[in-house]
Amino acid sequence: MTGTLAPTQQSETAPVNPRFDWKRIAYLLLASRRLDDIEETRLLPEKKVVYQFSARGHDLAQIILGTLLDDEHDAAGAYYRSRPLLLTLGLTLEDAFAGPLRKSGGFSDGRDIGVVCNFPNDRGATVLPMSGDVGSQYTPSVGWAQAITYYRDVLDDRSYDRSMAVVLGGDASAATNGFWSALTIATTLELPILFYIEDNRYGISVPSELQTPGGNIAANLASFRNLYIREGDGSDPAETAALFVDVTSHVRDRKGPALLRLDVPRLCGHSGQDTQAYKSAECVADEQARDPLPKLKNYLVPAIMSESEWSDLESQVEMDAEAALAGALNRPEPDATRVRRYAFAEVHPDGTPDTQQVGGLAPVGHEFPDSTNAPAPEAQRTNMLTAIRRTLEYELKTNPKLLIFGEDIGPKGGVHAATMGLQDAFGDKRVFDTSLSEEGIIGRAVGMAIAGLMPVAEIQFRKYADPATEQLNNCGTMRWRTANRFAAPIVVRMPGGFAKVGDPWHSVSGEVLWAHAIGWQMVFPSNAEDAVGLLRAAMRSNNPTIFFEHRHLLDGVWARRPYPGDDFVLPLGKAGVTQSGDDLTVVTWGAMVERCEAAAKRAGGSIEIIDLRTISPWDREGVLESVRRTRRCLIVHEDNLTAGFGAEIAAVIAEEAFFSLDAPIKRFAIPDVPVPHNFGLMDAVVPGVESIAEKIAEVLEA
Ligand SMILES: Cc1ncc(C[n+]2csc(CCOP(=O)(O)OP(=O)(O)O)c2C)c(N)n1
Repeated sequence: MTGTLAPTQQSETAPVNPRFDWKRIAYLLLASRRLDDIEETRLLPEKKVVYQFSARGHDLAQIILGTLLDDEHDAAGAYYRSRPLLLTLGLTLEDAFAGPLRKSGGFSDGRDIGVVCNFPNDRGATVLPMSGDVGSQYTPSVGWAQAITYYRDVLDDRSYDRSMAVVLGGDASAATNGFWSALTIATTLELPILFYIEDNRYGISVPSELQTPGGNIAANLASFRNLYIREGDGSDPAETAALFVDVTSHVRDRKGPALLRLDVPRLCGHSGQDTQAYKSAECVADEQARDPLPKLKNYLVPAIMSESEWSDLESQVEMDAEAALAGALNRPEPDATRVRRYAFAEVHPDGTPDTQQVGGLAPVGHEFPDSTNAPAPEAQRTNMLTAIRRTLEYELKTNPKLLIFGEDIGPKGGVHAATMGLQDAFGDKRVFDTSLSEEGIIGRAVGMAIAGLMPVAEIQFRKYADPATEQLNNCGTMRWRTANRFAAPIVVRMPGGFAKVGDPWHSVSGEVLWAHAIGWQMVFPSNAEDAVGLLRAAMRSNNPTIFFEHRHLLDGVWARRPYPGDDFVLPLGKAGVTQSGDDLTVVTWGAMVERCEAAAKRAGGSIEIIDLRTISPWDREGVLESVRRTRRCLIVHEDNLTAGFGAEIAAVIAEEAFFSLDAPIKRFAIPDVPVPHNFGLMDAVVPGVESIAEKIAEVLEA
């Protein structure tokens, strides 16, 4: 259903809507304003708050929306101007002050700017961890909405019957990739989500006409299929309440997604530093005339409150705000000795897990089948592709919360065939194709993980993770940013590297990115047996993991190994020694392991080859122990030489084992160009057996 509707009746004539607790709404609006006032007039000038974002003008509508988010499985994707919504959902005034004041406790324990919040909530809507990037809130929110349908339809959990997601964004955010990606996902799958656009006509200083033609996103979406669209005046209490009841009922009644665009005035600069010099005096006057606070007072007094009751409310807010501010100012500074904690999942000193409050399988104590790191090899060898497929299949069978998705992974079985037959076996709710949006694939996975599922996403080729960079980075830092309140453990499978032919698009490896990114585990198996153990470890991990599938190895003869069993799990961060030696340590991984073995044979000498297997965490101790013994080291990888992961390994050896070395550490990798398409050109840059053998000889002779 589509179409925009005319605004509803004006508040002057409207009877007070009995469905709402208007006194609470009035209290919250006054409290939100008081927070803005105190920050603007005291804490910002005193330099106690640095990032100051008022919500004045946006506040009433958010509060009305918040009162309707009463289901325990609701979620809201929000942004830096969403504090009134958080107050409505239960954020205390003290926590609201403490965040911008960078005090301990609260939503980030002083780690993040105070307006980038999160809110775990068992009783009403969970506020998904916000990010500083405008537009990044959209795809995780549709992920939560899809998780609602998964719990209800696949896991048959009726407590999700009326649950919904809502995502808030400004008019400028409707120009972002995330908005369009999420809109496509929500409307093609008809998910239970409300897009709420708070249109204040500006993105900082840029007018909405530059964000969408004509400046009205709802008007432009009028012909979008499967989207129920409403518009109105977000400063009018009666109209706003009626519109939110309408759109939330639409979503809760399972009629599909909805979009509500409300005109709201921004009664302040974009942030505390913004003087709004780009607005005309008429524009500012028009905005002030649309202030929802006097309109709310007019709506409620004298209809349901007397003038003196309104003043009592103001006094109450005044007292509560001052008490909250004093409480926040009295809070200790965050403990600097804890600042390195929670980049990854942790355990308490007694060995029990220090589990996040929300996200992944750990908070509900999910129990996996027993595992072992001792392989039970079958008689036959299998290629890496089949090994991966069998591992996915077993985890799908034993973990009902695990789901697999990506481009072409359904009926086609994936462009590399790793998911062949899985949709037939497990159905299209658990194994499904997605729209062509990598941001959508990863952002959706993040939202699903926060909702307690284990998403296993496929990115068709490593290079095509580029559009998902923002979501990948924010996923990795989530646990740290929220001081272990939220985490989104997901698995992202990514094929890449050279194959029979190479090219700049399908042959990228670039694994170093996830060694550098915070919070990510990165595994890079060289053979079928390791692929099983590492992929299973990733799918049972409480941290997000990139699983790199090298294209040359998927059906490579050397990489074929017996399937090691359904309970085989390899520990992350533990390298394999594929051959022992005394004269030189070669550190390598992925498709280079095979070539290094052949090169070592050709070069002669007693050479130890370490297959790193995992890039993050990497086996520092294993490498250092070997190098201290052999006193020589060559690092071989496929990714570009400059600032490749070899540089990190070399730096650590230089720092930790310098005096054990008899020769300089050597790196050998693709020179700093993309992988070329022509065979001769490719062979000229990808390290081959002969060229590696030459490097081995050089280091041995040095
Ligand atoms: C990806 C990204 N680009 C730019 C910015 C800088 N920035 C912060 S807020 C903002 C304007 C957003 O306006 P809108 O979405 O309309 O929300 P409003 O502030 O008006 O509520 C910009 C450009 C950012 N945070 N993220």
